[in-house]
Amino acid sequence: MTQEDASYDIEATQQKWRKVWDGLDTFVADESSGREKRYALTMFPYPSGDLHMGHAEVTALHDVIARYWWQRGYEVLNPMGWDSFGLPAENAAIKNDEHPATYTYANIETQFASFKNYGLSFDWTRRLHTSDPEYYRWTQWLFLKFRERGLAYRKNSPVNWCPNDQTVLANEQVVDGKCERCGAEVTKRELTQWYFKITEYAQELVDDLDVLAPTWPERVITAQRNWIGRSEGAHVDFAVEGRDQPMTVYTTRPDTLFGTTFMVVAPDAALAAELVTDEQRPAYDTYLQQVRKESEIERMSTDRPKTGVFLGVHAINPATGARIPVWAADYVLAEYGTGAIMAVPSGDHRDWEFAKKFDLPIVPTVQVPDDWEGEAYNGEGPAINSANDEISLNGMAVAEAKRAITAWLEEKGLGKGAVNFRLRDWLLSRQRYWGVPIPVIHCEKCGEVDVPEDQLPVELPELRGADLKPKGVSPLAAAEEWVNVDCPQCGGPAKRDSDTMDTFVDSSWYMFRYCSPTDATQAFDPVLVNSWMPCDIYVGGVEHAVLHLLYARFFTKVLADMGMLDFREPFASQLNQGIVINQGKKMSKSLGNGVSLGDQLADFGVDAVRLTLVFAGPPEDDIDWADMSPGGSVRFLQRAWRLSGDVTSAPGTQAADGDVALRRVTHRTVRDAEELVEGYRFNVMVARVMELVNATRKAIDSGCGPADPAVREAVEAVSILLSLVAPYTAEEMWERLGNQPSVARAGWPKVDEALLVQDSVVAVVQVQGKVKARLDVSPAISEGDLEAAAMADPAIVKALDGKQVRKVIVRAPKLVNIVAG
Ligand code: ANZ
Ligand code: ZN
Repeated sequence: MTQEDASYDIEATQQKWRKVWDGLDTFVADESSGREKRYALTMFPYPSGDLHMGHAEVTALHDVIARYWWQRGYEVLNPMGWDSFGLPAENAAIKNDEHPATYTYANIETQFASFKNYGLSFDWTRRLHTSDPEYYRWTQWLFLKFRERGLAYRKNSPVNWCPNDQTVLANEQVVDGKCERCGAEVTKRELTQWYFKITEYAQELVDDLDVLAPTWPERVITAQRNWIGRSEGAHVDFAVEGRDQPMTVYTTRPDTLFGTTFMVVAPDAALAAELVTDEQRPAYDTYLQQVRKESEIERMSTDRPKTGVFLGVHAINPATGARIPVWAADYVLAEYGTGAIMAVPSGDHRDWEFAKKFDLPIVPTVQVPDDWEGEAYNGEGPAINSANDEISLNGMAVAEAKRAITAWLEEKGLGKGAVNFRLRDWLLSRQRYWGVPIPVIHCEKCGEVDVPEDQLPVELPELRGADLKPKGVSPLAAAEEWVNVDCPQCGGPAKRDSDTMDTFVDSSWYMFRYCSPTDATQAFDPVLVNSWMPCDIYVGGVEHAVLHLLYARFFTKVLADMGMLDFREPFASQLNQGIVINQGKKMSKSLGNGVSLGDQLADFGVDAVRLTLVFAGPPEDDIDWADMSPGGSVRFLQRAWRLSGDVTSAPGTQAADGDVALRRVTHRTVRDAEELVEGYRFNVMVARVMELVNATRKAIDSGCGPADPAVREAVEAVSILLSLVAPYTAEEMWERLGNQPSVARAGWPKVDEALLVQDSVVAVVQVQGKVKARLDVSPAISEGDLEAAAMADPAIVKALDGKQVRKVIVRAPKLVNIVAG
């Protein structure tokens, strides 16, 4: 009966089931089904070319979860769409003299076809594209709602400017001083731009990280915490000679006030220009020009030689009464804290270097440990040199001294405890074409006027090719017919805002839109959103740890405050996949080590590629494709499929009287698979299925034989478990077993608890003939496994204690005899 060499035609099988599945609507989410709901979300792609190995990996992993939930009887929302605004399309349009939509929608169709071929369980009835007017109409509406709440505003400030892409960038989009997109060195420009007031939610955004910590990857939590950068300290006022206004600094170490021997102002802060004396102005102006060329990253790096200029004025240290000089130096940033610091060279490394370079005094205020040989010391220790007529901190520990000095400052009206955040408001306007137009009209009489809701969407004018060339202002500004409009308020001549939104705005709310993707009357249906969300799982790349995830959290909180959501965090749980590399390196054109997904699929078929990616290791780990064996996956899948041809019992046969040994393996495997999938250990789950396939093969060939009902039960279980990873093979097996499609909705095998009870036997382990350990092992344990278990036992390790093992005699499952010496 066994057909050892039989195999199925991969290509034909894929074509066959693609057609059948199209007619089945297997994965269309139905909110009225009454079943418990699950929302499985994976980050939607940007449509640049066809899908690549990275997409293949993340969607294969994600699909395991979604398909598992369907099998477990949940109603699953598993939507997919495209994040389809953005620069690559615009740059392609300039190059090819076409419209960005051409590139965008052609790529979307390509990727859509590839996703379908890849056999994913997406609900395609919910497909959306953020560049469709039906979608961005609501992005504009949300912008106006944020503006109504004072959360979207315009201000003039120095911003990051990419000279290559000719557009501003959010702080988050500047990586190591370079444009995240194109790698060009980022410079600063003074510009009026739109911002979202994300800082208003800074405290809640950190607080809720504690809620997410158990179910989010640790590195994402840490990255967000660092990005928000909450610190506690004080604002302290310093009187400045010859000036009525004091200068205020933010410090996390008010306890070091007595050691403040000079002040430093950011050269590019307004305060520096105000303070500088006429005499020092030329030196200051020269320095400022130099500093303007530096990136924020350069300025923050601690190991650069210190530079600065004396501003010619002195401040008074409120604790000591000493006259201390005020300097401008680039290591102080204009936009952090108050843009000015109290410098404590004994406690802060950068202040120390600055003091050494410019010969400024250093006064320690914390007793350093005896063995301390460093320079600035910022550790624990009793306060010293910190007393005046009114207060003494001497002897106090850092925390206590902080409290005491803050109380004293507050009492004297010279300061106040303060919390500070590194997080800045989100700069959202871009001077590029292919994005959501900002729905505001500028009128000389009325100022900034909202586009009335019934005039949304403000659609993009038709520009193409050379019209889109970056010119420093948005290409939209030059589209006269589009830009010049009547003011909605006074009817006078006015101009549309010509900036477009950062594409991260589009992706901050798409998870809501999926719940009612075609609703033409509202951004989303709150009732449906509240019934599906928060998302039960969000699968995606760790590169979005701060940007996208922080923005989406912010939007959720604002929408909750608007009364539209009854939850305040969008993603209950999160899984980050690793990346697919080749020969130890990131795939890249220049290295020529790219692996084409299309080629892999053509060579090995969809299921083998998916299985290889899932089986490669824990989802978080990187996968080196050079070490993978998709050919091995093909062989395994054929082996599994062959089982389905061997089963001779009829569909519906009860397994109750079947072979108990095989039934135990089946039921144990199913139970373990539940735990493994829920713990995101998909690779181990696959390994367990492989074991079940082996056990079943053995039962057919040399055990209970193909007619035993336990064999049908086992092969059906294999088919259902495999449906999470290798849907085509699973479907083919299911059909051969005489069942109706689709196996994807067959339902999870029911586990018989009685079959999970493991009998065990005691194996005795002897060293030099003496019993040293007893192990509980399965009666079916192999000689190899028993030997390994014995050698790993702590008592045996101790008994052998470095002795040379000469001989090991194994009589599974009862005895292991070790001869050593
Ligand atoms: C005195 C002091 C003494 C400080 C000491 C540190 C150690 P975080 O924790 O990141 O909030 N600082 C404040 N504003 C700054 C700015 N605009 N540019 C550069 N540095 C600035 O850091 C707060 C500390 O960073 C503040 O505490 C201040 O230096 C500095 F032994 O004040 B500290
Ligand atoms: Zn007007």
